[in-house]
Amino acid sequence: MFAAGPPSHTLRRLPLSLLLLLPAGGPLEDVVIECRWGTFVRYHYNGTFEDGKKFDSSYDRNTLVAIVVGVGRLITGMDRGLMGMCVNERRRLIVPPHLGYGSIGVAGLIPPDATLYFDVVLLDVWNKADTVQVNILLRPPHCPRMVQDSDFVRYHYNGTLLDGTTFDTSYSRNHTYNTYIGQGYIIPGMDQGLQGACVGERRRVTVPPHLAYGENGTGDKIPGSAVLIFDVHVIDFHNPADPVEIKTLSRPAEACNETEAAKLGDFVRYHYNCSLLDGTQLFSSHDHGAPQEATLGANKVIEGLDRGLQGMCVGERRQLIVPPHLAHGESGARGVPGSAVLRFEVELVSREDGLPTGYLFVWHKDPPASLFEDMDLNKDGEVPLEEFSTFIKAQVSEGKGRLLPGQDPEKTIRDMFQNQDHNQDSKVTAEELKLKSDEDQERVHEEL
Ligand SMILES: [Ca+2]
Ligand SMILES: [Ca+2]
Repeated sequence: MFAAGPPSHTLRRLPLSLLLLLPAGGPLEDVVIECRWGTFVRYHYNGTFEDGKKFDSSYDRNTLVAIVVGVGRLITGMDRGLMGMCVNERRRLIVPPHLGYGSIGVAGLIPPDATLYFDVVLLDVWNKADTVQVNILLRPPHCPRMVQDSDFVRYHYNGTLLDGTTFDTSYSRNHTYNTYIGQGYIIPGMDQGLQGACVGERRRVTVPPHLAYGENGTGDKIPGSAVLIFDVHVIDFHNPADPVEIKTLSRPAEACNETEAAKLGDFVRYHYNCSLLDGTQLFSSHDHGAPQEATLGANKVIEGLDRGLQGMCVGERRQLIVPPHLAHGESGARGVPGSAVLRFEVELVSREDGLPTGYLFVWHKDPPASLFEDMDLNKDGEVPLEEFSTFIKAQVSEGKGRLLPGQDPEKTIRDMFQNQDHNQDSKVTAEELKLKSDEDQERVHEEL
């Protein structure tokens, strides 16, 4: 019979006592990586003897120990004592001689059979097999689309090391970081870590050094072999191939037909609110108390708005998402950040057919045959501004023709009159009077 007792393969109790102290800054909540065999760590330590006398310290050298644990590159006591540690954790390791430098010691430094005391603080942990770790901290409920390769993203970020030290932040520059994704413009870890993010999303991206700045680090803020944590807030993103995204919010009860819908060349009045995707209000026609006016296609408004207004019925409301290449571009405008995506809410208030480019007035049918005689009301062979104006207004009120919309009619008529009064004597004669269509034809002939 065998005597009852613990089986022989029971782990031997480690002759190594660990005294856990509270972490200095508190561990980072979402990044709990602990030191395992084969893990790369960076740590500081103070080494003392039982009597408190210091024999070695990484602080004195002002250099963190950066090393792979558990592969025999450290004394066994240190290899084992670091196991299971988290970043910012502090431990006191008491290492007996047989797990330290044994009965021989180190000449001039460690006497034989010395028990060693190490006060260790762990500042970095990562594994060669580590990939980018993404923790979504806040995802907006509405996410119609997610970041993918070749999108252009504007985001804010706080960059910290695992021990909580900030190495960079976009907030201090008061300017978003703007970049294409998946094109190698940023470290591989962020190229991967921003994939799949929504507008307005907050996420934490933890990047191991081989997907960041590697063994050498960069600048004076990012040491070699450092894990980087980016707390990211995606402000907006778009793709250079994006069109205007149009969503009808409401339509009038009676839908308009094709000829009644806004089209290129039309003169329209509309109300609008313009904001950034994060909700920041930029402009509103309601600030001026009057609708905005524009001729569609006349380069008077941003291209995205021009496109988004086309096809609208009077009374219709739309939401337009306008990418920067159809808005204010990379440089932005007053109050509009560069490369910003804009959200418009527009309501079409009125629509009129516009006039062909360069025309101030058109007849709906053929002009009167005896045009000059009709204008010369008192039949003295001359048409001053008063007669001219009376005549044009009569044409408009009788529905025979119409003036250029969106401009004071008096000014338009004055302009028309001046165009006809070639010798500038404030009278138009029969010889001077010319229809623009005739003028255009003459010009064509001249050019031919
Ligand atoms: Ca006259
Ligand atoms: Ca004249």
